[in-house]
Amino acid sequence: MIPEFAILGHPNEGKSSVLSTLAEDDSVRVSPIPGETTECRSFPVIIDGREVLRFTDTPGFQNPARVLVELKKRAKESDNPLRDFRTFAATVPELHDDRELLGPVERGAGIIYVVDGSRPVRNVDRAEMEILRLSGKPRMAVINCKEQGNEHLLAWKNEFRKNFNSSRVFNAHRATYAERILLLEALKSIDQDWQGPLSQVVDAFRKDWAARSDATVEIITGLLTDCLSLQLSENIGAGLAVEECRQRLFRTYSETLVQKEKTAHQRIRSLFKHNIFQYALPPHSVLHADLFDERTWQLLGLTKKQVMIAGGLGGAAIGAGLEMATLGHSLGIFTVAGTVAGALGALFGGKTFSGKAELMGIPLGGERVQVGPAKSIDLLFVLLNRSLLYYRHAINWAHGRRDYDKADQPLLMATSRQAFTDRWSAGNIKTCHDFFKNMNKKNNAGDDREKARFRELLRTNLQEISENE
Ligand SMILES: Nc1nc2c(ncn2[C@@H]2O[C@H](COP(=O)(O)OP(=O)(O)OP(=O)(O)O)[C@@H](O)[C@H]2O)c(=O)[nH]1
Ligand SMILES: [Mg+2]
Repeated sequence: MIPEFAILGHPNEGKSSVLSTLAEDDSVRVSPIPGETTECRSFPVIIDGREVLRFTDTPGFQNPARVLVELKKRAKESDNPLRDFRTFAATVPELHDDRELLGPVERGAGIIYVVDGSRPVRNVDRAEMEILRLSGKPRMAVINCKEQGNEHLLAWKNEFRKNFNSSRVFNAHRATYAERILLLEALKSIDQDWQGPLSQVVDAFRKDWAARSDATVEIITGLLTDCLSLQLSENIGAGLAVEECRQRLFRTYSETLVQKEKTAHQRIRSLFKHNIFQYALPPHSVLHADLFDERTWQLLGLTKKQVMIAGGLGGAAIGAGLEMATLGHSLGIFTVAGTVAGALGALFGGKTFSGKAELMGIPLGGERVQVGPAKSIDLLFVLLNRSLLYYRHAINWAHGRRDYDKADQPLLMATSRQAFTDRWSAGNIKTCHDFFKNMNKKNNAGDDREKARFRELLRTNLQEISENE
């Protein structure tokens, strides 16, 4: 049997938002106007193609005082007052919502009662809580504070003690994956019969998170491999200037990188079930800047110290990085107008071959220009940091949250560095360096080893990011 929990409460307290975050489903309808939810609707939690849990959204109580009176009346003479009340309410139009919301409870769903803990307890709340207690069903209260401040929390907790098996604070806008798991763990304690099935659910959640992390490692490693080894070339037709061809190639090359990065980020987004198109980034995120925006490279590339470390490791790949740090960052090579092929060449290579162009082995004469594979390790760091930032946004964006709170602007100004790799040890820089250097070596048996080490480094960092929020 699949455990089902109905989310109940007063209108506009954040029931649908809590459900949306719990079920990781951003299709749940949320609105600032009370009375948004008018019918019950179930949202399955699917892991590995199997439904493991179901949450049911319900309308808010409309007439709790009257429902309580009717319920109490029936409790005296019936062994199933809930059913009798619902039969009666079917004939009373103004009790539509109250009848509707008790449907899942009647069929045996567990109760998650949501309140906005930033406001005081009122009598209608007490009536609602008593109705739920009379239902006799396993129940937990969830405090979702819409505003800051906890002066009413104690009063709420006192009420909950009388009427619920357990209570927890869970914020629809800020809850993390770990907090979702904690809430499920707590649900185990409200009814013994659910301990077994819910333990399996919690287990499945944990495995699912690990699988998503592994998939993210693959997406990012794949993106870096693709972008850093990307190589484009073009024959220079008669009458065309070499420089013109090279510029065009640089443009195609950078557009290809942008596209590849976008695809990878979309994949991360779907992995974490964010379907709402263009979900908002924090206003100061450097991700607002394009991949080829100068700020991106200033804030996410190697630090000067790391350039020194990387330089010490030797290899042609590093020369360009140094050049970037000294020349590129100060010259503003990434502004569209100021694109200097020479400087871009330091990053991506831009060779010209004479007389080497050929078609199916037949020399064509003339010249051929080639851009890529990337020469500078800075590209690795920029793409990596941008992916890690994107990952952090994706995992910390609660599904019930539909825009950012004004009071809660989270990240640093885009003028300060936002690179995760800034704190990395020399050993980590070396792992990146070896991965980068081996990427373009053909038939290199060491390639898998370098890649495996890089994957491991990435895995550890994703874990740190998910634990530190
Ligand atoms: N700031 C903040 N706003 C929240 C939070 N939870 C919900 N809200 C907002 O409160 C409003 C109501 O949220 P819903 O989730 O639609 O509430 P509901 O209880 O389902 O409402 P009905 O379906 O109308 O009964 C929306 O504007 C939400 O964005 C929260 O944790 N913090
Ligand atoms: Mg709702």
